[in-house]
Order: sequence, then structure tokens, then C-alpha cells
Amino acid sequence: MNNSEPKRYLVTAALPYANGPVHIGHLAGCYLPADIYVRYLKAQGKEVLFICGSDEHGVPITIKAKKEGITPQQVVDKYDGIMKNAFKDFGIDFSYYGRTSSKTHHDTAQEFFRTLYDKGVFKEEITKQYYDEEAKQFLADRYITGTCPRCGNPNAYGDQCEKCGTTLSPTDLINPKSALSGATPVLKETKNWFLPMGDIQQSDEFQEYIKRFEGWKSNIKGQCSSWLTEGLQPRAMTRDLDWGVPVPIDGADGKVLYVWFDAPIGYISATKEYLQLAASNWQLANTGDRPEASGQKPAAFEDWWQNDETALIHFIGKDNIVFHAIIFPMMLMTHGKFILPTNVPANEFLNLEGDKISTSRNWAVWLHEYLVDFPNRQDELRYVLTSIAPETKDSEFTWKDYQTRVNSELVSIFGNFVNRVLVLSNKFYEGKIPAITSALTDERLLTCRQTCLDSIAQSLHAMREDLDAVKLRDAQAEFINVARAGNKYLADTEPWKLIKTDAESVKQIMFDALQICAKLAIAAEPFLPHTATKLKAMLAANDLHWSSLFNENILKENRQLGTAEILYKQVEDEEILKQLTRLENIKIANIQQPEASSLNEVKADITYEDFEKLDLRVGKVLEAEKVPKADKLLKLIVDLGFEKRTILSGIAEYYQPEELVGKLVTVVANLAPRKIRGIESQGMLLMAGNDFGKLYSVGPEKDIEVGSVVK
Ligand code: B3M
Ligand code: ZN
Repeated sequence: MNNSEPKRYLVTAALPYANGPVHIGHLAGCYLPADIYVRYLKAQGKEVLFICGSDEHGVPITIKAKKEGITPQQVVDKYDGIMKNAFKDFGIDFSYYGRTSSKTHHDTAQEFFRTLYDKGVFKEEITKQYYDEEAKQFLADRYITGTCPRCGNPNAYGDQCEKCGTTLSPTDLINPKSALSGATPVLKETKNWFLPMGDIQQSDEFQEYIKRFEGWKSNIKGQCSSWLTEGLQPRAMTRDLDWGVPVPIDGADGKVLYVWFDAPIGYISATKEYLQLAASNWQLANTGDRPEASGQKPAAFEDWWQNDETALIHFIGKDNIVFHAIIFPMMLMTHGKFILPTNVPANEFLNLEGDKISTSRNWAVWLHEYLVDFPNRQDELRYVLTSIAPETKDSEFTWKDYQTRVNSELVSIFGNFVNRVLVLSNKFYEGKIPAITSALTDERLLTCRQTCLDSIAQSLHAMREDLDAVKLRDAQAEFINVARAGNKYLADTEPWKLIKTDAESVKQIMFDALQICAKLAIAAEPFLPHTATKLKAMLAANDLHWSSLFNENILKENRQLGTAEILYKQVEDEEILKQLTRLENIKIANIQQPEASSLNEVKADITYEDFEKLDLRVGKVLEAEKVPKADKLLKLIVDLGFEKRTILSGIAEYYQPEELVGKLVTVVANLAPRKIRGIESQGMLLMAGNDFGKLYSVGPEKDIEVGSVVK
């Protein structure tokens, strides 16, 4: 692409797997930044297409299906709608949200594969893959578990050990087991089609393409250059699986396209579907006697995907970098007709209250649940997530911080400023923009005014630059600085007092303050779209446009304002406590049942050395009491002989505290301490637990002294 301003922007946000609801990590990672950027482009009148959709193939879907005892199709049908609605609720304004199970997508992905195949791009190779003879199928990497050769974690997956982070291949695992049947898999030959990434890496075209990385964020550059220096290996673009897009060539029965081959093509097929709809809508609106009825004819597919004047921008999370910055561009490049990404703004991860967000451990704030507890407060969450966006490194969401940011920034600065201005305008001028009859003369007031206007102009310029550079966290901070400057102007000039002595000057001050409100309403649009709409209504100015952001007189004199409303409610301590309690209960459930394995499934083998790492001791419960506001939790003092420990246990449903006192129990004595509800738990009691969550303490069968070793 040349350096001139792009003619149009094709913005994509990673297609989320349709295997669970959406949480704050998804939002902060890519959907919110993409939405802010798109809203900013649209506000300036740019031609933009914002594409997303459900990724409905791949092993994550089949694993979920197995877990829930339903078919993969039922899984995606269930979650596609849930995800789509969650995005909509939070104002993520996609032009189109597609699904990779659609016919258009299957056709497009197959055609793409066929083109590469016909051009001789792929290398056919026969390799040995693990096969489950009981389930009679080849096993995807995620379907094989075993012991990590690096750290000894007995539950490592065939592609990765989640404990030590090492990337693995299935044959690295010690004692591999099929997650389908528990059987030991055997190696069996199979043919697949590989993208020769190492060769493509050497091509002039690819070398030319990677010059673009120079202008990209350092986290992406870093990851890509380490891949490239290591040298890329061929990667199979087909898999032996029965869920996905069938490989469209002879001799490929029972094989589907690799999910990372078909998913990014989802951006292309979703664009097609969108354009079909847009074209027929346009056709409808423009037939008969209303030829000019609905503006410009939508640009053609080729203009979006195959024209150098289009900027292609992929918003993603860091785990998707290699696929978007290297593999997908290689696919587009070898196909020959497509443009390559202009930018790939990837974010790092968002953690939650000191822990990695995890769907399987339910360690997340789910968007649909947030809305139940905080109805109509989407913008508050958008605001906080943008303030802490993991743009350059991992960051953390805590409820306390959420409360502080909402209360001390949105409520006290932005909301308070707008409220003061509207209340005073109602009081002084019956809700009209005051007409200025004489200019300010008072030196001090003049200085206050100039300081305020300068500071606002500076913040707005900085905000615009940050938005252009996709530094959204900084951009939003500049936005708040505008409100901050407005607040300071009022605090320094005190119009509520000045009105008694100098009503003329107050008109100027209030006029200015109302213009600042208008600027805030305009500038809020990308970050806080629900607020922007509300504020525009309060100013009776729904037509405010981005182009007037730097104007001095946006709202004309004597214009009538709308009804004042409170923009943001204070977040109360009880509301935060409720969220923290919910998370604590999840933590307790996870502590007591680290892995909710079913009674019929045996975990992967461990070695005796693994077992020896546990220090299990007999202890005697000396004291037991309920932990306030934690229904499941008991706080115990347990005597281990050599010392007394405080241990929290999630067994309040099954034991009255007094039943436990005097009982001998088994304690994991070397479990790293964990803080729950402000109390440090210094160990764990062994429990017998069934599939329904019932928990009974396991102790020695006969009396024995405390501190005895369980072995
Ligand atoms: N579904 C991975 C993920 O959800 C994958 C992204 C596809 S983008 C083309 O993290
Ligand atoms: Zn490991």
C-alpha cells in the first residue's frame, strides 16, 4: 500500500470460538479497541467496514460438545447468538457478524484452498499421527494429554503445557492418553497438505511485506521476529477430524481444513455476506421512482479485499499474532489476488483479581452477568477496560479499581461537570444557551478562561493523535482531561457565587462550559457511545458532528437544552462486595475441586516422584467457624504437631463447625498459601467428593498422633 491516506478501511476483530459466553478479557483484548477505532474512523466520515463473526470449527468446539454431551452444531448454535447479543449490548458496532458454519463460508474457504492447491502451493506429506483405536479416529493435539517432559505436569496437552507454557507436539508427551477414550494412542500414517512456510518466508514478496512490521506495535514485532529468526516450519493446513470444512479435493475423505486456515477466511466470507445484503438493500431502496433514495452504492468486494487503496486492519489478542501477521498473509500472498494487512494491533492479556482469566475455571466476569448486576452501565465497563487496556503488557482488572475509576473519574469528573453545567443553565437561563452581551474584562477570569480553552485544545489534539496511533488508553485519558479542565474552570470562577455580583461574566463562563459539554458529547462517541447519545439528547443536539470538535461556538446562543439526567451512578461498596464474594466462591470451588473430573475418568499417570512431592499429614481440628458472607466456607485451626495452621475449607454445606472440632483430618501441608477473603489459608484438607459436589473429610482410620505422615 502507498503512504497516502487509505480510501477505505476494512477492520476485523478476531472471530471468537463459539464455545462459551463473552467475558471482559475478550472485550478488552480486541473487540473494544476495534470498536473504538472504528467509531473514530466513522465519526470522521471515513468509509469503514467492521467485520467479525463466530469461529465455529476446530477442536475447542468439539471439546465443548463432548463436555456438554451435545453435538458440535448444537454448541455453535447455542453460543453464536449469546456472543452476538453480548457484543451488541456493549455497543460493539460490527457492520456484520458472520458464522463460519455458513454456506458462503464453506464455499469461500474451499475455493481458497482449491486455488492454492491448483497453484501447487501445498506440499503433500505423509506423517505419523496419534490415532485412538477405540474411538477409531485420529487425535487432534488437544485430544492427547500426558506428562510434560519439561515440568512434569501430568495434564499437559499435545500442543502445550499450560503449567510451564512450553509449546509441545503430541509425541513429546510422556505416557500419552486419548482424551476421548482414555486409551493409549498409537501412531498411524496419514496424508496432509502443508503450507511450506519456510519457503514462502524466503520469497521476495514476503520479505517486502515484513517491512511493514516496522510501523507496528513492539509486542507484535517482537513475536514475529522471533518466529522469523527461528525459521518457519511447514504447517499442515488439513486435519483428520470430522468437524470443519471438508477438504475439497479427491483422496481427502474424513479430512477438514485446519481451523486456522478456514477461520481468517471467515473475514472474507463475512464481507461477501455483508455486501450481498447491502447490495440488495440498496437495490430495494433505489428502484422505482426514488433513484437517489439511499446514498452511495456500497463498494464492491474487490474494492475491499483486492484494492491497494484499502487499509486492512486486524484487531486481535496476543495468542493470535502469528496467524494474522504471518500465516494468513502467506495464504493471501500465495493466492495472489488479495491485499495484505496494513496493521495488526494486538493486545496482551487481561488478568482478573490476580489470576489468569479462564473459562473452564469460571474465573471471569461474564458480560451477560455484569449486565444483570449493573444494568445500563455498559459504558462504565467500557471505560474501565480501556483505562487498563493491555496494550503493551498484561494488565489486571480488579473490582476495587473498577469502583475507584468509575467513582473518581466518570462520576466525579465527567458526570459532575456535565451535571453542574446543566443544572446551572436551568437555574440561570431556564435551560437555554445564554446570549453573550459583553465580553469578559476581568483579568483573572480572562486568564482562567484562556487556561481552560488552551488545555482543552491541547487535550483534544493529543486525543486525536493517540486515536490515529491506536493508543486508545492514552486517547481516553486525554478525553477525561477535557472534562477535568472544564471542572477546573468552574471551580476557579465559581459562577454559582459570581452570579450575584457579575451576571454578565457568568454568561460567558456558562456559554463556554456548554460548548465544552458539546465537545465532550462529540469526543465521547468512540469510547462511551451510550453516554454520547444521552449527552447529545441532554443538549438537544443529536446532530453534533466530529468536524465541529475544534469549533468555539458549537451550540448557538438562545438554543433550548433538553432534560438533564445523571450520566453515571456512584458504584457502592456493597455492589463491589457482591462481585468479590462471587469470585471468592468460585475460588473456593476451584480449590476444593481443582479439576472437576468425572468419576469414570482416571487422570493421566504420574510417577512416584510426582506423588512424593506432596507432604500429607494427619492434623486435628482445634477450632472451626463459619466465614461471614461466604456460605461455603469454614475457617479451621488445625494442629499439625509441629505447628498450628489456619485452613479455609469449602465444606460448610456438609459440616456444622462443631462436628469437626476434635476430628483427625488429612492435610496437604506443603500447598502454597492462598489468601481468600483476606484470610491466608495455609493448607488444604483432603476430601472425598462425588460428582454432585458432596464432600466428606478423609482422616486416619484409627487414632494416631498429629503430624503423622500420610504416605
Ligand atoms: N477463534 C482464536 C481465539 O478465539 C480464534 C481466532 C480466529 S481469528 C480468525 O482466540
Ligand atoms: Zn510443563
